[in-house]
Amino acid sequence: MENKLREIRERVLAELSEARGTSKLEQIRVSVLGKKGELTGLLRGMGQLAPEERPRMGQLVNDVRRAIEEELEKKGAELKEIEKNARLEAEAVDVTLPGPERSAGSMHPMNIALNRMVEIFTGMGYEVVEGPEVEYDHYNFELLNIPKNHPARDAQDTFYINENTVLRTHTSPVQARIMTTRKPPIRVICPGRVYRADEADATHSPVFHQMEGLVIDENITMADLKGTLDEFARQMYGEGISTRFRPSFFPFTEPSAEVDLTCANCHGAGCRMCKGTGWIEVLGAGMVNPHVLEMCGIDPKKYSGFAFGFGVERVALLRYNIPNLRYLYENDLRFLTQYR
Ligand code: 2NM
Repeated sequence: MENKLREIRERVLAELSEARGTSKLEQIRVSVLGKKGELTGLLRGMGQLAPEERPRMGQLVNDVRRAIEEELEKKGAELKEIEKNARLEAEAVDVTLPGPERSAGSMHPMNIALNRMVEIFTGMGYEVVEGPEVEYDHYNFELLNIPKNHPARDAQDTFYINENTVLRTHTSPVQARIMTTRKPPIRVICPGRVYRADEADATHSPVFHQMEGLVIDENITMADLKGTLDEFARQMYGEGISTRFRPSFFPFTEPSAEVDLTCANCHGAGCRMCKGTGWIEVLGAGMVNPHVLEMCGIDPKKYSGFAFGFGVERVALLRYNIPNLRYLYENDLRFLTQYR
């Protein structure tokens, strides 16, 4: 039995020193010290020994067990450390690697154009105001001097919600609301979505955007309107760009004008874009009709005002030389991401 013990001790210690992982250690521990292990078996067999042999043999078995246990513990700690380091290395994150690429996004050309317009007018002291898109006939037509049988009211142009409610056909009702609720001086711009029962084509859409402006105070004249729009043209398109007024008609302004801007492509020399005229038609404007002021509760003998209206799509198409409204609405990122 002594020989057997020595043999177990030598063999197991040799096995332990060669073990390459904690699972191998555990396997060795079970095969030697476990319930059915070699040493455990020997200890059980002690009953067959002569009584005087038992204490010495018991001592010997315990020595071997302790030696093996010590070695198991030492080797276990070593292997655990090695395994931990291997795991840390495998899980290491290289924080210097580039992160996942994110696309930056870009502004819609309409928003670029509108933001610039808003910036220019707020810079002149205008306030941005908004109003409902579902609007009463009263504000959309009545207060703007658009009589009951006016062609602009025709069901062909206007989306009716019911007899006295429409999808607003312009942003002017926002200004009518402002005039009925505020006292002059008034200086506002009204950007927003408007609706007309138009067939979609290169220059028409049933939903589009306007930005209208309104100024009311004492002694406001057509010269103020002209100076304001000239300054806008200069800031929006650059030095040397101004406006040309052509007589026109709107029910809500008198006099009224269609307003051209110097062709930014040829600077007035005449080119294909302006059909040789040197001018591009961009907006409508005029002096607020005294009858409109009166209906909105503003005394036309004391106050006068001007108003103007841009089509935001038209400004964006001209600015970026875009040939068709479709490009603004189709959300094709190959097109939209060209603009900053
Ligand atoms: C335009 C052209 C001319 C306009 C008039 C008004 C109001 F409410 F003051 F009467 N708002 N907008 C106006 C005038 C709009 O768009 C082409």
